[in-house]
Amino acid sequence: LTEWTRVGDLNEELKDKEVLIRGRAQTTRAVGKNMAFVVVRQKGFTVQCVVTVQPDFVSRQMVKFVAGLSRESIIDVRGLVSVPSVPIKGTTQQVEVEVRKLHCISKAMPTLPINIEDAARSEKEIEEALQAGEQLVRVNQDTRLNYRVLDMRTPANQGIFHIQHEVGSIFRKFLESEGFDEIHTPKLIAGTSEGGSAVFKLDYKGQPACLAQSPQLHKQIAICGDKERVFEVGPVFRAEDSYTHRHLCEFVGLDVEMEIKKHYSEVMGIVDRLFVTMFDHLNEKCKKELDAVRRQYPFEPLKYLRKTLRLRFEEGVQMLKEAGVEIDPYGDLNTESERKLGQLVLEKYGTEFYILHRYPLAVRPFYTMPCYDDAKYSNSFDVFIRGEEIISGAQRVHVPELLEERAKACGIDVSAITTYIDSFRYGAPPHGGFGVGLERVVMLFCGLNNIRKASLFPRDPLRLAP
Ligand code: ATP
Ligand code: AMO
Repeated sequence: LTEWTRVGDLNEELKDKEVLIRGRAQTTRAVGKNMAFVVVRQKGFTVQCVVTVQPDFVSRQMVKFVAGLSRESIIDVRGLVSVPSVPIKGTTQQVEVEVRKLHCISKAMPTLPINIEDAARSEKEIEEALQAGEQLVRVNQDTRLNYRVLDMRTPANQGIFHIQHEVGSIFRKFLESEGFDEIHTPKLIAGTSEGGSAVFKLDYKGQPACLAQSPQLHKQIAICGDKERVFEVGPVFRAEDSYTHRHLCEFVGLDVEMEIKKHYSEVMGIVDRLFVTMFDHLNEKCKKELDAVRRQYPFEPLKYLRKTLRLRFEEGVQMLKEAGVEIDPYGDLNTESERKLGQLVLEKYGTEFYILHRYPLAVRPFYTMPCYDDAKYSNSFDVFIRGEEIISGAQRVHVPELLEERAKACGIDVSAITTYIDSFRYGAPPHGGFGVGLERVVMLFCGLNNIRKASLFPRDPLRLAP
């Protein structure tokens, strides 16, 4: 028997068949000297394996060896599938494996810094266990991240990072089907791409340089180079000063840039269709993963419309005012008013996913196109999930004189971005685009309370390892 069966595929149809599985020894338990149980876990799925002394197959030594296996060791098990008469508690699979052979492939240390079963419990389960007098250690976020290699093994985390993969994959496939080409832009650049202070500075062979705060400048240059429609998936660096639940110092940017024929609503149209496609796909194809996440971190499915709501910034301000929130009509929304507006939009329109557009020009980056009819506003938008921002986007200034004027007005060092501004002097098509924070999408779709839960190896002002 050389064919491997996956633990998640073990079911009653395999009754009395011999199978070969590989997984981790999640827990072991001896019953007297002739019997032991080992729960084997593979990718979040678990099955109970029974080891009993049998003349031709299993010796007493073997039972002793199994009972003494350290948790998380990797083992190969060969055995017969059986269906117990009573339902099995505590494993995902409803069959058992009667062990004939068992090999330890890799031994884990006898004591681990994190107990996976404890790390996999929900807040409710922890409360109940503590009330029942059970001894358990609450695994805090920092410990989880210090030992991410263990923390990653919980079913919820297996789910989260598969969902993260799917978001990136759908982003790529959808855009390819709409005629976008993937590009790769440099992360070492001469000047800031977004302005502001949140930039990592470094020495580039004697020249001052920065880690790119976005692919903004180069994706626009690619459009001036006749790429027409491009996207990029890559790291984005922001030297954030403060420690918040939704800011990282390095995150994955999903960026889009495209020619516009008439209006920036063409860009919002891509956002609309891309995300409705994405949410539908996640709900359909990631049911098991979403259930695993929900078991540990309960959340309600995202409410979204077939056609994404587009709300003007002015309308948003009006809704906030009517709800008694003091608001500057030409200022930015702070985190609190974004949340509040999210609530109001949900009550009025029944959606937790929407686009807010025509932001005041003063609060947008220098490359944003002012509105043709009123230069106090801009052809720009943000997109929200559950009251928090996941996307910024806009039509860009493609007129070099205006671009230079806007950069200066925003206090940008124009000398560091001359090649960018010059790109618009050789004929530049009207264009626009947007940037999505991958970790934010996963965090907010799954209703997680912290962006670190949606980043495999988060980088924040206090963390540079693992
Ligand atoms: P982006 O920078 O792309 O716009 P963002 O979510 O960081 O994404 P900002 O426009 O920077 O959004 O900020 C929106 C609001 O979030 C700010 O008005 C501010 O209230 C709050 N905020 C932003 N950055 C921080 C931070 N580092 N610490 C605390 N609050 C912040
Ligand atoms: P912006 O700065 O809004 O826009 O960034 C785009 C999106 O990236 C995410 N994001 C972050 N995620 C985690 N940690 C952070 N510190 C962080 N900062 C931003 C958010 C945000 O919506 N060049 C423009 C995009 C464009 O117009 O094309 C830009 O970078 O989800």
